[in-house]
Amino acid sequence: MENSRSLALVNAAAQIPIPTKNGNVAYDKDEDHSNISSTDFDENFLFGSGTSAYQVEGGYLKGGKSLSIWDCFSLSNPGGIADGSNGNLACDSFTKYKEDIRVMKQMGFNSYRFSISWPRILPGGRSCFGINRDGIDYYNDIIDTCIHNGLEPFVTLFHWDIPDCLQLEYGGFLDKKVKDDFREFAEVCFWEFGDRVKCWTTLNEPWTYTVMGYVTGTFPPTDRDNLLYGQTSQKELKPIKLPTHRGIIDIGNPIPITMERYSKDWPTVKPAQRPYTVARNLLLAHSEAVHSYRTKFQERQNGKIGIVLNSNWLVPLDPNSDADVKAAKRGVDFMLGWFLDPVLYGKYPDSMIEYVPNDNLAQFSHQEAHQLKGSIDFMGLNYYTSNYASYSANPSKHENYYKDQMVECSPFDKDGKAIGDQAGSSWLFSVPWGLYEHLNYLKTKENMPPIYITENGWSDKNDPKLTPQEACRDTKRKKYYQDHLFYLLKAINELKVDVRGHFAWSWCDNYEWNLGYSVRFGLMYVDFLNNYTRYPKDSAIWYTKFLAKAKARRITSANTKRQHEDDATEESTEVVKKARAA
Ligand code: PNW
Repeated sequence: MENSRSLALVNAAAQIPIPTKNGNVAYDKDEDHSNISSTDFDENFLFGSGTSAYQVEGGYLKGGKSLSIWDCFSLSNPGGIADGSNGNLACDSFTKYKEDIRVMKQMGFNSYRFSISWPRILPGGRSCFGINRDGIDYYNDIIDTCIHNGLEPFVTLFHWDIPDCLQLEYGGFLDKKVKDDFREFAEVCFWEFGDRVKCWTTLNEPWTYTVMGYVTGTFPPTDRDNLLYGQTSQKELKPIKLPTHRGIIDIGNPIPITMERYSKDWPTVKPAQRPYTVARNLLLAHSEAVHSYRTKFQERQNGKIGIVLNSNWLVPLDPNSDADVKAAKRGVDFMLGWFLDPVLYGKYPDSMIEYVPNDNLAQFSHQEAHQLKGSIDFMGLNYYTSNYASYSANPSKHENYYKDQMVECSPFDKDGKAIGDQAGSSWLFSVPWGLYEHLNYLKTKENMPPIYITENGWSDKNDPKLTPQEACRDTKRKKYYQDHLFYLLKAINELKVDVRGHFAWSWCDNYEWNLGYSVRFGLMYVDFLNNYTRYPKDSAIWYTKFLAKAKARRITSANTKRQHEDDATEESTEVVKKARAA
């Protein structure tokens, strides 16, 4: 098979696939992978789909929730969101979660990845201002519904929605203080939910939180050009575009746009240091939560805790250029290694230490390093796409973090040919073999724990002219999943890499951050105009067929187990009877 031959040609030293003559990795993107079988995966493999609180819940002030930085950012700065929308109502999962979870079960999934909204649990940011019992009950019910339906709850603690009160008070992740407040939030969750939740992740994509929030300025807290949250939105305020449908119409704007958000109590951190400081504090917050789980909860609750990191796979633009080969490796260090090396080894990758000015990348203290080292039981990898990387002294993205690494990344090769089919998001191209290469690289990392693919998915542009039925013909998403699951299985079998689960992103169309509702990532189409009704897309129907075998295998083994238990009980009863009779 052409594929296996080309992929076997992996340059072991650089861990970079050897490209073919045209500079591209040989891969037949039209090859049909529709026949892969779910029973080729291990019996305990988790098949799930994912969501995050702000993106799906809605109920933005219901049940005692306070505001997160995403509520405040989208409401006070609608011009910063592609369609001027917000997550006030989102997909109304606040009321629809039960139906959703039941359908997941019917489709054959055995896990559901979701996140807990910090301001729904601790509206005042920390527990001395009160734990919101309604919030606890809400997640209790989600967890119980999962368990009742045989789904493993796979829970994220932080999917970017820090309570705005903490942002206002001390600048959120800009201040080291956040690690104590995050630990406290995590402890409330372990205490309340840890009897049933066995798969915890601390942070979702700290890279995205840091880079979008403190480098490119596309996400809150938005710190671009040295302007702090709130002030940036003044400067960038664009006219509010008309929402495309009533589902996203603002229901009241509680945040005065002119609000003075900068507090003199915020730490003074130089602009060039900010992303590195925020990333560092995210890591410290992670390690505090893990330390608490391990010392106070894990033994009794018997769960596992990890982190979710995202990374593109990078291929050298010119495979014969040493500088490009190094740039590709360095780019992966700056995206993935920035967070992975600290949690594995307690230090940053050597390339970052070399390329980032010393003043900006503060090293960990001995104690911090000690606590960070080995602070994951597993790693969640969010894999979406791959890029070409080349050396550049002046990369087109010129901000501090991008300039520091001297890498230019692009989805296009030298002839302008895209690395894969493009989705509805500017950054997303389908590169399924990149997942194989990425796992091949991770396998070489020392002390690498088991891996879960915690996100993997395809977006379509929302086309308001299409009926729901028309929009459900999502051939490309179906193919994206077939191809990625094929290469995942291939990596598991050929490379013997320990991957224990795969989560499709996303369960349903939802609020795609600064792109609002303008792109759709779901297996389920959401009709935002009509009561958020869900319709399965073709990809969901394919997935159901794909999962049927694994579902049947689970039922068979549960029946066998029950039969064994019955037999054993019968046997013991006999023994007792005989003993009594004697
Ligand atoms: C991830 N990029 O975010 C998040 O974990 C999800 O919440 C999100 O919906 C999903 O991927 C799809 O975007 C990303 O611009 C957002 O490179 C943006 C980027 C990457 C990941």
